[in-house]
Amino acid sequence: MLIQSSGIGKGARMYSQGLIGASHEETETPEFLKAFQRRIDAEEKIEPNDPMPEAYRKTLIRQIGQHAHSEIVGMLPEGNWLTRAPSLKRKAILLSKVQDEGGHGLYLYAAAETLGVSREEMTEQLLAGRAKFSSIFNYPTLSWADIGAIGWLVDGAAIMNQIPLCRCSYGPYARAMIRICKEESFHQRQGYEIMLTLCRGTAAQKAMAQDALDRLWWPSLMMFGPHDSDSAHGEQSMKWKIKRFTNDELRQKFVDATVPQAEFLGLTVPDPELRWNEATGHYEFGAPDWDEFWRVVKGGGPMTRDRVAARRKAWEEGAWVREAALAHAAKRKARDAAAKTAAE
Ligand code: FAQ
Repeated sequence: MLIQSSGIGKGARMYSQGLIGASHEETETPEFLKAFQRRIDAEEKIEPNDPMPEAYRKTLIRQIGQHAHSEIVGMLPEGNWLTRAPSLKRKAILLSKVQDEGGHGLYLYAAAETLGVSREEMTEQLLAGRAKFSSIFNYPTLSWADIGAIGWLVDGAAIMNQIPLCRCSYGPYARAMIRICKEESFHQRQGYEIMLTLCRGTAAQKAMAQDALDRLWWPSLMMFGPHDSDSAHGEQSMKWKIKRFTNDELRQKFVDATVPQAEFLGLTVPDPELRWNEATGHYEFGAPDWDEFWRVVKGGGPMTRDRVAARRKAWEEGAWVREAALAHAAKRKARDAAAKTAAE
């Protein structure tokens, strides 16, 4: 515990979970911040009760909370096809994938809660439009091929972004990501297999696969976030080793991995500027439409209203379950206390 043993533990301990709200301007001395950075640089994991700068805690709550919302909202576009999957086998696979995403959301909410925020607060932020969810889930799923393209591209982009998060400096987030990445990897393969089946099928099926790629390619590239020069949090998050690669670095890795997969399918990536650069060993590619990205991120996506309305409905209709669980817990606590008193 470098911070405690460095002699600055007194003020630094003010940042443990029980004391959130203490004036960090007063207690975050340059020594405290330096000692924290030394722990990060030494690749130590930061755990929930460890002293941490308030900005580190806030950055994590923002990112993990938005990640959790994305997993839960991300169930909606695929859920849209559960009743219309083309076979029983496809339906069973999709059902299980959508349930996995729900599980990811729950691990992530739990990881964020270790930072002193409640799931209620995070959900309220989402419903009030103060917390974001991934831009990709603001687009509709218009055909069965979109389910293949989501697995292939969206889960593919998610894995590219999330494998480095398994090495995130915050322990609970890093550990949650390990299982999530294993499951996303299966999701990616099932999506690619849907695409392969469509591309080896009839001309109409192949056209459907191409149409899904045409619509979802650019939104998939946008998942990695804005260009590095517009990434407000990027530099600090890299310094804190929350992020291990910049948005643009991950986008490049995704393009390099995905273009050969599109070629194998016999599909055309909808980017006239796409070309292999022998000298760099990377693909060159065009810029996403950043105006569209910011419009979507600010709540103006084609499905934003529907997605938030669906979450609001689920939250309101689930209120009785939360109330019943709390009432049950209170009764149990009272019963246990009464039993303890009687035994004394
Ligand atoms: N969408 O300064 P940066 C999945 C916002 S999970 C919406 O670069 P940062 C699984 C950003 O929040 C997909 N907003 O931000 C699945 C910030 O605004 P703020 C989700 C975006 O945090 C598959 C502002 O722009 N994955 O797909 C987006 O350093 C299939 C400035 O940006 C994660 O959340 C965006 N794409 O980097 C489920 C991974 N990009 O908060 C179902 C964890 C940026 O100040 C089916 N998150 N913004 O108001 C991250 O790695 C990072 O948060 C980034 C953004 C890389 C997304």
